[in-house]
Amino acid sequence: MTNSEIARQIAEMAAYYEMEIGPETKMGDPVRFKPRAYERAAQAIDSYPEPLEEIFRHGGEKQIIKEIRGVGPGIAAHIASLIKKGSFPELQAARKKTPVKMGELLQVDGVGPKTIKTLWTKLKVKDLKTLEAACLKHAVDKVGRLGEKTEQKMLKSIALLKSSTGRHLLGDVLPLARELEKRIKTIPGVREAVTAGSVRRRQETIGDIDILVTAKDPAKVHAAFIKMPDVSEVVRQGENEGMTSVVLKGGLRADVRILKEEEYGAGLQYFTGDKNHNVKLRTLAIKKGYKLSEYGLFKGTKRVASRTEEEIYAALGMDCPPPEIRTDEGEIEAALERCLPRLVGYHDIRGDLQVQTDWTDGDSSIEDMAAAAKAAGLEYIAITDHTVSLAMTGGLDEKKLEKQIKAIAAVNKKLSGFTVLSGSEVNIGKDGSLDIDDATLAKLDCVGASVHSYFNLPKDEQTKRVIRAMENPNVDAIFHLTGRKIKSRPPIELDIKAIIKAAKRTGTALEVNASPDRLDIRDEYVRLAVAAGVKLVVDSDAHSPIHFNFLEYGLAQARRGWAEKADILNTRPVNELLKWLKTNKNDR
Ligand code: DGT
Ligand code: CA
Ligand code: CA
Ligand code: ZN
Repeated sequence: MTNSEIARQIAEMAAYYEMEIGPETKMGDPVRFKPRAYERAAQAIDSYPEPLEEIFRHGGEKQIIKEIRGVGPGIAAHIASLIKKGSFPELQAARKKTPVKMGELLQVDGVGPKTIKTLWTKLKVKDLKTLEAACLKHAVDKVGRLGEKTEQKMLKSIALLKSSTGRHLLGDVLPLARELEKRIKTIPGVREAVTAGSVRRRQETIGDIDILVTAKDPAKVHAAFIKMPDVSEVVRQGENEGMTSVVLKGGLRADVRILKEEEYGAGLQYFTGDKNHNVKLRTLAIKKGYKLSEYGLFKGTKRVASRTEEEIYAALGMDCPPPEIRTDEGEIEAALERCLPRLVGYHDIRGDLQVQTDWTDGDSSIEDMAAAAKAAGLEYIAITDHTVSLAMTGGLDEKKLEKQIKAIAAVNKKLSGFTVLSGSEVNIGKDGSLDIDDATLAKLDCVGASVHSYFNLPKDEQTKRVIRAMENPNVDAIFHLTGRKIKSRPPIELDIKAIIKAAKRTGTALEVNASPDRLDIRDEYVRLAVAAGVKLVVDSDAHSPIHFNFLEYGLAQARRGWAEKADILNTRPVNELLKWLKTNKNDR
């Protein structure tokens, strides 16, 4: 059993425990702490680099407890049972009592374990299909405290989920693709193993994984690949320079193609795509008297270039565009004129300006988040807990914010070579007002403002609302501008051009939120912002120490929007960033 499968079942158990909590549950009852503990363990398992099966084989439950953060004897016993028998008794009992497709239902925006329980007991809703049917019959509207608004929200989310079935979040796929590359490289005779396609372009969602391999003995690769632990079904097994195609556990398809060494660059170029880029490039090749295919660039029958991508682009008289921007949206023209943007690098980021702690809905202390950020190679973070109107997160009011500023100062005294900035994710009300007074906001190093409610306002009202927040002299950035969740929640309606103009006018930055299901603002908007000279910040929106690795996805999104280092504020050293933050917004 793979780590992600173990993590999936532990997370499912977390949801079942959460169902059990009710108003009658006593404060000290362990079931109150279990959902969070199981979720944390699931995340740690999912992101653990070595297979738990191996660890278990060598050192048993003891070793698992020792190595995996957040796993104690209870969860370790479940893991042992999962590895040995494919399941564990508590989960089987819970599934028997409430037989729903938990993973499927939890994807729906606004649906949590408690709602799932209500929907099951009252309406026998067990999966997406039965939920949709119940919403369409207006049955959901009548149960519990759900109401018609919730019903509409669910229907919207289900429609979005249905239209994106078969596509997976980059954040779920990239670690898996890297894992597969690593395993393939251990097959004897393998030289290169690299993921092409939409993964290499770092698209926000992925249809399938395309791995390219060069090897001395292709047959060995085809045979070994279908035996990898993540494989659930073999679609076809290739021979020689052919393709092996499998379905992985979790439903994602992965293709492995063996390339000839001398055709590696041509294959990499072709299978990286995207299709529009390829079509344009082929047309350009023909205009210049060549023919371009996945086997090389040819003049007549003579192969002119094929070993590397750079060679091929060079032979066509152009620079090699980074994979992230190969979308035929001007990159070919820029490459020909040798004026491609110098995209922000994956190591250019120095700080993170949206971090939650256990003061609200994060799971760790200020100190622990700082330590984790430092370990992830960062030099500073801003603590940006939610504010008072987000009551379910225990949002901070003015008094608590003042207290937190002091707590941050105390943490900073203990740190060297790392800075914690005080900040806030202040909530934007329906009319664009903020729920923290200006005097308190002025005391913070860094203020982000975001929309967490009234997602359905008409476009011009919504636009005015966000612009009003930008006009506040203390708001440094708008966090996750459109509030969309990829695959599950549509974006709020905004006049993006007006927003970008207002951002420029008011000296407010826009956030590229790196959470794999947000990636908001999307590439197209990043590009508009960059062109308008609006500053960006790339934030992880971390709620847990392991979330700092999300930054990579935000940087990918920024790159896909043609952003350069200078466009992104948190590539600056902390002193320079503070200088910008302290500058009067009109003078930025
Ligand atoms: P995906 O898998 O839907 O997330 O997106 P891709 O881009 O990975 O698409 P995929 O897996 O169908 O194909 C991989 C690459 O192969 C694609 O980016 C470009 C190339 N390719 C596929 N089909 C065509 C085609 O009909 N024409 C051209 N020129 N290239 C193609
Ligand atoms: Ca693909
Ligand atoms: Ca493919
Ligand atoms: Zn937020």
